[in-house]
Amino acid sequence: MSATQAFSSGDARGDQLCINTIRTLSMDAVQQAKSGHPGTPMALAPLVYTIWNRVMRFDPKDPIWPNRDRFVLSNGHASMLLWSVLHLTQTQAVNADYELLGQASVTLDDIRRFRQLDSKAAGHPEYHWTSGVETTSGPLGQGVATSVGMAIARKWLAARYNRPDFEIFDYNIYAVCGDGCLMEGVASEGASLAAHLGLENLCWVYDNNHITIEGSTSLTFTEDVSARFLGYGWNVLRVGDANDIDRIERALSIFGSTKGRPTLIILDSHIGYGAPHKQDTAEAHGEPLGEDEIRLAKRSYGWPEDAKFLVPDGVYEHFARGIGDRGGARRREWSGLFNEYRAKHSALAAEIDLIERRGLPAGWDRNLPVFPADPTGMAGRDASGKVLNVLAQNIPWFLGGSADLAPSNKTRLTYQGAGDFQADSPEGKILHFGIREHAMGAIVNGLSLSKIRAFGATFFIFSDYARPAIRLAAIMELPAIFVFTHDAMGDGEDGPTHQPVEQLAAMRATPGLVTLRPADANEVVEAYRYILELRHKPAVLVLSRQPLPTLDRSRYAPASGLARGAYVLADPPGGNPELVLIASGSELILAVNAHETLLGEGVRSRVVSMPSWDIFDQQPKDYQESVLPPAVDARIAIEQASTFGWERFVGGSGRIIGMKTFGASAPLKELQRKFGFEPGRVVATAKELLGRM
Ligand SMILES: Cc1ncc(C[n+]2csc(CCOP(=O)(O)OP(=O)(O)O)c2C)c(N)n1
Ligand SMILES: [Mg+2]
Repeated sequence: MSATQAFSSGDARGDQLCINTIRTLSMDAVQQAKSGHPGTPMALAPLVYTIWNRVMRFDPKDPIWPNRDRFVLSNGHASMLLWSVLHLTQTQAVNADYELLGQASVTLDDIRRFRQLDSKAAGHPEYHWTSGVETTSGPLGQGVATSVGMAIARKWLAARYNRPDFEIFDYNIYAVCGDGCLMEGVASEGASLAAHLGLENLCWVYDNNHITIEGSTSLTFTEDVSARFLGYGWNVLRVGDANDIDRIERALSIFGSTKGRPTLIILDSHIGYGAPHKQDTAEAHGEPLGEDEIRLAKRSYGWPEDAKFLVPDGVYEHFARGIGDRGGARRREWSGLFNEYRAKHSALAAEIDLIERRGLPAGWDRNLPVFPADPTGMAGRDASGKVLNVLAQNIPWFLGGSADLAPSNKTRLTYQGAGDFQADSPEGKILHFGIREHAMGAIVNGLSLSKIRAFGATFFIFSDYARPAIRLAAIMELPAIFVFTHDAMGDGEDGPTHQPVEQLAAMRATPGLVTLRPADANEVVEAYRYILELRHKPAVLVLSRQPLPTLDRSRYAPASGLARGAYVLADPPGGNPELVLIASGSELILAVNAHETLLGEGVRSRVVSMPSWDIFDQQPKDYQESVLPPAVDARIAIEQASTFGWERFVGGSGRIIGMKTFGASAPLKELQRKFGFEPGRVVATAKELLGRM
């Protein structure tokens, strides 16, 4: 019997050999790296094997096929599970242009170099870095919450694009999580919303091993998880033995036929399964087993004790005959179906093509408003609401909502037919996240990973509640959109708990995140124009609650300057400024008013509108120096936020009019006086700088 004939699909010996290959690759990789988490891959190898080789609709030859099932490893520390299975299924690598590269996404060499620089087998699953990873995970809870966004996306896509006889989108989302994920609040937020929305296409498998880093869960986590999820409205199943792949498969098939609610499978497992001294202990969680223990564990599996990184004959073939054949057949069937669909519903098919490439439809920016000059003006949030309503009508797959603040954020889509997304109206484009900012962030990420153009909104101060997800959007290079209103002290009376101070600095410090704080209604329009064209970057839009004058653009420079991050809004007659006033958002008008006064007093001041530091940073040096001339060191930055970081633009001899404390509860006008956001202070500071007191 040749090696490849050694066993066939459905053959228990073959199943076991594949499972033990996942286990031993994981143990060997962690040992070689001298870091990582061996115990959970050893315990969950049968689960991952069953999902992948018996159940999931996934074609390793085309890992971006749109109707594939999604697999999320929310307990990202167990990444060796994913690297092993991506390798053993020979999942193919795809580049950023969605082209197959003709090589495996994870090679055996990558696994040998687990956690080393440039290895595709990184410490945690990294979307964008390794093909076949559906989302970055590692911060516990994020993966499961993100999976809720994926499930919403699939529901929405199906509602819009499926037609009688054309089930174009009917995929499922499988997420694996541990005690840590289920302790994190973000998972609870996501689970609650998933049940409310009746996301029957969502299955979480909970690795109930009673172990976290500090030891037994008896220290911290003694709730009844089953009762909790039943309370949310989930379908809860239990598999008492993580090694029983037939029962796992049965539970997964019950998930497949459950209607109207998501499914949680509670799987009792033994961390470090097979390691005689470490099984069921926290030591199996986060450190290599050690050579001796590995040998003993391999002996318990009936494995050659000294073999390392061994993939026995027949293992690749077993996966090829399981997931390879099944996934390939399903993908080919789908492609055939999609070709017929293209013939019959060509406009819809063209939309799907665009979605999959993160494109925009022709005319996506038609009817964007142009706001006339108006000294009373309009609040940033109101301008934003008008723009969102135009964009959502121009771009079918642009949708989103707020964490219960739509009336304040002005994010509600009010046009006829927009509709609420609910269990019985999955075609709706208005999302209601409830008061769940953290899950909202993760769900927006899940929607973005599913190629939907999504936004989430709340008050800027509560961006803190969503920040871990925003950070992941930046790491994943997702074009997610976060709309934050009440950008500074505009909500006066609400007081310091509601007035952002350090949030802008935090957003600006996040690599790859585009932060924009527009100064008037036309800058809001330009901000959206800029954001919509981003394909690989998330954006944060920071908007005012209170009306801001709409600048007369025949007098001042056009708002399109926003696309360069900062631009010269106003100059003294003949140019050649001796002083530069730099401001963003609501403080721009303060700079403009001070500028007019200063001009009257013979000071040659310039006003620079700076809605985005990071976009300005990307401009060529000569442009930057044309806006902020190196020779002019009399510079004043004005912003109702922490002064942190403005030194880089005003230099050692400039001044920053900003916040050094938290705010206070009072009407806005009084706060402006108390904290010195008044033209008089700007004028006085300018004169002091220029030595003309
Ligand atoms: C938000 C967050 N907090 C803390 C950690 C650090 N951490 C990684 S794994 C882990 C324990 C997780 O326990 P569990 O989910 O039960 O995983 P198991 O050890 O059973 O695999 C912790 C605290 C993290 N990755 N993310
Ligand atoms: Mg655990």
